[in-house]
This record gives sequence, structure tokens and C-alpha cells, in this order.
Amino acid sequence: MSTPLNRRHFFAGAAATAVAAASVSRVALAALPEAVQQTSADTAAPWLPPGVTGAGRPYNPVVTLNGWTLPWRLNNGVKEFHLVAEPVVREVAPGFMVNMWGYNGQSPGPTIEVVEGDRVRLYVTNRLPEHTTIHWHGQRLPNGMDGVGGLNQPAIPAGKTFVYEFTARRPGTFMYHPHADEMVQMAMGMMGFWVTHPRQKHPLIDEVQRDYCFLLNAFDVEPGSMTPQVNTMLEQNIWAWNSRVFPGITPLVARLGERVRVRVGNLTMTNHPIHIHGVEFEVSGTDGGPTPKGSRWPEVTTDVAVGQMRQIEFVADEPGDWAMHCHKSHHTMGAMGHSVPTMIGADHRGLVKPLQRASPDYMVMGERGMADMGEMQMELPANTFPMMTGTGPYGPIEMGGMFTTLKVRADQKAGDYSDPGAYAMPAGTQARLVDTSTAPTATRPAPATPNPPANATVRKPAADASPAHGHH
Ligand SMILES: [Cu+2]
Repeated sequence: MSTPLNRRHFFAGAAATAVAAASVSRVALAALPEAVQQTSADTAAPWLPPGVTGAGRPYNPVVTLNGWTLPWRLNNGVKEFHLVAEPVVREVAPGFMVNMWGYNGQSPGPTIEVVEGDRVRLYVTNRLPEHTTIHWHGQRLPNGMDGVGGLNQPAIPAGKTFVYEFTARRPGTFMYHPHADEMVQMAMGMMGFWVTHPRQKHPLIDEVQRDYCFLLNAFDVEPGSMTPQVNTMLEQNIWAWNSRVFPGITPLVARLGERVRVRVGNLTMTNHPIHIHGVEFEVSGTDGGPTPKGSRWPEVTTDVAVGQMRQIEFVADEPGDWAMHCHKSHHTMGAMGHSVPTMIGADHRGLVKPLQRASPDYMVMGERGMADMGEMQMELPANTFPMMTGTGPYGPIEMGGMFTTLKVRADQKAGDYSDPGAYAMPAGTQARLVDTSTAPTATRPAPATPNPPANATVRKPAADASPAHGHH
């Protein structure tokens, strides 16, 4: 692969293990395809099938944030995949590990990437301690392949392998997830992305130079523990993109002027307004397929509701490091107890000493707001990531959770996904401190005179004779 890569953020391991059809013997083809495993939470380089005929028209592969694309093998014209449902340990942020359930070594599972019209065969091996299924969210397929346990198939027992087979009939953005003990299995991180590229030039699907995808997911992991609470409905404390939180989420990178697509799926239990700074985008597709061009309008935030997918597109025509995040401010925070009181404006300095005698770790939190938390690096239980973290060239960013950056550069090479570092702002284009030593003292207008002008009509309340309530 000729794509220049930054080794710190990318690996090419998946491509190396792909099996070209020509090299697989008839005997080997009768066996299950290799279940490729991934041990890294880094973002993999885009994966293109190596020299396989019948792969359909060349397409621009997607890049899964902090994820990877599952290699397939071609067996008699059928693309064969092998997913293994199993317990995994996911690095959610550097040094912060969570026990999850996922596929092939990671949560989320690998992205499945195929071309419209492909015949697809997916083996699913269950290494969980309980039964499972996979539902191929949004696909047109035979009813018996839809994966709802009990309704469309018996669930896959622990230790067994089922096979799903169908034709990827329509191009678009899809997801997969269990439809058996869903509440537990999704709370534990079982989900993955699916992209079907158009076979021919499609009137509603534009060519793009960058195509990113990620899932919105959420977990409830008590500070100091390693395993999610699966019964939590809404009060999760880890708001993640592909089971990663800022500053652990890879930035989206683009060369100035490139057209960029971002595909987002929501498998949390609440909606997420996804907001990008610096550009306007259009929703070019939903879970139901590409949107008619006349229905698109420019916006800078799009809400992705529970179970939905949105595909947005923009031209990256403003250089810089642009914030990209969920606009629910609690979703750009990290681990936090639910009972932190608001202390803004409360002077509780006299209470600190007695409290610290009882509880030596007690800290004064937030009497000037919570920004101090970004600098203070509190003592936290082991295996907890800080509430607000990530440092930019100008200080703490005070963000965690569902936050990353869109980095647009004139000198980023086509196909180069490596992090270009911090943006160098042209002189005179940054907000700056001004000298206020010679500024006039701020004055307030005097309170309104109690004597109204002679020609005004005033109605006074009869019972209340006290002076007008002025400003204090
Ligand atoms: Cu959100």
C-alpha cells in the first residue's frame, strides 16, 4: 500500500492478513475463512482488496475512526467474512481499559465494506457466555437473514457458528448489532459499521476524497472499575465515538479543497447533535439511502437520533484545526459522579479544612466554574480517565468524550491520513489579549428617577407605598 502513514496512528496489519482468492486451495475454501483479529485501538489505514478480481469498480475506501475494515476472501464469487463475537478489552483512552464484548478483538467490531450487488457470506462464531445474533441494520435482505433472535432465527448458542448470506442490494451506510439480549450486549459494546459502495456512478452519491465513519456509543463504568453497568438506561458516564473518548479519538484530516464525507451511526440511548466548526455541511444520506439533492440544505449541526445513521458532506475549504463534537455539553465530559453539586459563587473555603480531616482527598470543586478541572489533574481512582482533558497549543481544551478535531491543511498530501500536528495560524488572525490600562472606567447608568416626566401617565399599585424596586 502506497498510502503514507504515520505509524503512531495507523497500522496496516489487516491488509497483510488478507487472503487473495487465487492463493486459497479448494480444500481451504471448504473450511471457514480466517477470523482476522485486531489488537490495536488505533485507526487502521484504508483497506482495499489486494489484487482480487471481481471486487467491482474501484472505490474510495472508508476510514473507520479508531477502527478497521474486515478483510474478506473470495469464494466462487462470494465475499466471505468471519466475525467472532467475544469478550474484549478495549482501550477507551490511552491507559484506560474497559472490559467489553465485541467482535474480532475490538469494540466496535470491524467495518464491513462491500460493493452494491456483492454476494456476501458472513460466518458468526459465538464465544460469548450467552447466545447472540447479528441484525444487519438497514439492509434489504431475505427475512430469515435479518437476525432477530426468536423471530427470524433461533439465537446462536454459546460456542456455535451460524452463517448469514445475502446480496448487498442497495448502496449506503449501515450498522450491525445483536438482536438477542440487546440491552446487555449493546451496553457491553457489541456493534459495527457497514458501508456498501455504489457499483456505478450514482446520481445522488458524489465522489469524495475522504470518507470517514464512526458509531456513537455510551457506557457506564464506575470510576475505578473496568466493566460497564449494563442496566443503565440514560446516565452513562462515557460518551464515546467507536468506544473511544477524546483525546483518544483520531482527528479527521483533509487536504484543503477536498470533498469529505462523514458517516455517523447512533447506537446509544439518546440523540447526539453532531457539530462541526469552520464549514457548512449537507446531509447527503440517511439510514434509508442517499437524500434527493433538492432536499439538502446547509447546516453546521445535525441531530443523530437513536438508531439512526447520517451521512454528511462538505468541502474542506478553510484551513485550521476545527473542533468537531456532540453539542450536548455533558457528552464532551469524561467520567464524573452524578452527584457533583454546583458550587459556582459559593464560598465554602471555611469548610475545606474540616472536610479534609475527614476525607484527605476532598477538593474544592468548581466555585469559579469547572474550568479549573482541566488544569488540576485531580487524584482519581485507578483506571479512570480525567473528566476534561486534552491539551492544545494554547492550554487545556477542557473537553472529553465525544470530541475530536477536523484538521484541514493546504499541504496535506492526497490519501495521507497522518496527523499534521497543530495548525500554524497566520500572523494577526488569532484572538488576543488587549491592553485595558488606559480604558475608561466602566460606568452604569444611574437608577431611573422616581419622579416621572410631567407628561407620563403612571399607574401605581394602590396597596404598596414602598419606593420603586431598583437595581441592587
Ligand atoms: Cu451527545
